[in-house]
Amino acid sequence: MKRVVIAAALLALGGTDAGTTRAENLQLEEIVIKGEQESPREESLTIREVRESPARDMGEALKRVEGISVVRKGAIANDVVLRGFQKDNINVLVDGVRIYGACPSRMDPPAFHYDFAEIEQVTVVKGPYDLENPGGVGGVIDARTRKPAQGFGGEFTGSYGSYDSVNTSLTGSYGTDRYDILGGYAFKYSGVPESGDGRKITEILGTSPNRYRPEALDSRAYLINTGWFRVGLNPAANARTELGYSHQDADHVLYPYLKMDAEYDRTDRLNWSWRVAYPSPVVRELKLQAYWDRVSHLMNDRLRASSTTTARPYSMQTDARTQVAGARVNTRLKVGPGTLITGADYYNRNWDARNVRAMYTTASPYTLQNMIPDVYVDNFGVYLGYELPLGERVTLKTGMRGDLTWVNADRTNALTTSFGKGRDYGEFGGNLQLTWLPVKEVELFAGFGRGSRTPDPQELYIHLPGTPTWSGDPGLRPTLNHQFDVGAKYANERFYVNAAMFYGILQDYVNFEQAGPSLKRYMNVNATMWGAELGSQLALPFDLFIRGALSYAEGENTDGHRPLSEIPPLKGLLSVRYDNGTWFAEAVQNFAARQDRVDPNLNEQETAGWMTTDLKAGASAGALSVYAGIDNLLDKFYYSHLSYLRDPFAGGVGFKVPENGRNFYLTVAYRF
Ligand SMILES: [Cu+2]
Repeated sequence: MKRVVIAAALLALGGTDAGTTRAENLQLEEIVIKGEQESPREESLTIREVRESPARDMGEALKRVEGISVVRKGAIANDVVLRGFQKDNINVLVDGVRIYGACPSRMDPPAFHYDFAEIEQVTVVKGPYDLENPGGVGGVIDARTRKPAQGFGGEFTGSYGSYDSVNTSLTGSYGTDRYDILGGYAFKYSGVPESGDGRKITEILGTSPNRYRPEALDSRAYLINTGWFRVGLNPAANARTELGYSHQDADHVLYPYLKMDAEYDRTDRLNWSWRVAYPSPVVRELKLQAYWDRVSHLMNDRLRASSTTTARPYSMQTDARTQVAGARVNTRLKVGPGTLITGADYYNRNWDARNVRAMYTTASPYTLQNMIPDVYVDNFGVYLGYELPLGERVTLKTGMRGDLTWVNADRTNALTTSFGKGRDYGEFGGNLQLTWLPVKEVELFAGFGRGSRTPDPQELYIHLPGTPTWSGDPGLRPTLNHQFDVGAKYANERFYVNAAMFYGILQDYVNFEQAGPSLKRYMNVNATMWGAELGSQLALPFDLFIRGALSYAEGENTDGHRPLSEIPPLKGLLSVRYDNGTWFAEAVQNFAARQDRVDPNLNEQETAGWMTTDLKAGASAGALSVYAGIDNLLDKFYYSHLSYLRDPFAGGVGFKVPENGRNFYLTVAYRF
């Protein structure tokens, strides 16, 4: 909300010189917003950028943000990687709600569980600088849902593209001073994408027993229905309360990267919040929030050759469920010359995954294994932060956070039998951030943060016997990240350049390793992670705009003297856009360098560099907008380094999922 208000104020100020063209040109407006409001370690993605792109989910849409890459296991459900950090090392939230995937193989990462038609904006904070949420040693990605405007409003978006992909959404809202309501529905469907060599991504498995059955090669890649509604009440001019609910059904989702596919994912999300501004002269803001969500996920190998010789329609199946309930209170107080932020939060996370297989024993196949033995995590945290303006040009922010965590397994597997069913942890973190504006156009940032996160239920207790056995370690210690950040930004009305660098010293990083000839296990190692991003945008005469971005991260396992696995290579993009406020055309050149920093322990393979070209154009007339584009114009066949399963599960082969070949899309949006 603050962001929108500031943007409007800036536009009003600029009204005298650049005048109306500036107010109408969204592209210039975004340069102003990105240039003047974001700290050098913050990024954001607007819904405008998402709407113009053919992205199928939020993970894919975030790929264009500096410092973000994705793990791609199929046609959808991209898993976000921030500066080389992934999984529970980053917090991926929606309106501050913690939501987790149920699948132990991350078929359904957090960002998969909401539709981007629900979302207004995504904010990315890089590094351990978020006091308001536990964990997140690598940063936080917080998606904010849309707020209804006054009166009746709504939007229809329909998109059709290659591989018979359909992406539609309809939202409607009504708002008055006292109350507002909003509802939405989204439908997504796609056939199986093809890579640059003309093959479907279901055809990559060759003669492996995990290959798709012939009748499944050309089946649908996913089918997803999402519905949501929200009710808001403003009992007074300075108070607001909201209740929102969202339900999502995903069916028949293919994951060529893995040995199974998802029969379904069912997600429910409930969120209530209450906020009051200036209830007293000292209290600037008081916020309360409570939420609950759950996901159930069923996967098996019914569509693969491995299922054909078994007694049941599948040779292996996992039924996985997760649920989170949480609450928080947060206040901003005027204390001395600055603002004091205090808060407390609690969540309970449950995760249960049960697996059956045809081959455990010949005498008793399909024996139930408590893969993740119904583990409950309780976390209670408190934090205190202070923002102190030191004169007009320097701001100091500092804060501390403490967390208590209790972990308990409700079922039994080999690990709970040997090591017991409970663990508890006490952790603290904090940060110090200094922002300096030596002259109007320049902002410098320096920060130090200490973040911690406790091992998750999978890293502690997963146990799946096999060749190899997949095992957690109930003795794991929490990961600590001590990170230094520096950033510099230059911005004026027509140009910004933003450079950021980080260096993180990771104590007890949770690494996945081959621990024996037939055992792969999560282990604590000491590690370092460093990297840099460069982002820039320039408005030229004749309504031309140039954007350039570079991102790099490098991880080193300092105990094992080898690179950390699954780190994206140097990547970047360069785009040229003509945009006169009514219509635009844009060409984007994307590239990634070769990745030769690989972890030999997991038999990681080097991945070649690549370059692709995307074209798009669009026009708006009144309430109607039309966008069309071609991605991967030259039909290049290429792989992203993150998109294959590492050994020992891969059995030396590695099901590399190639990126899409040349593909088209057409989107029509109507706002009313
Ligand atoms: Cu799964």
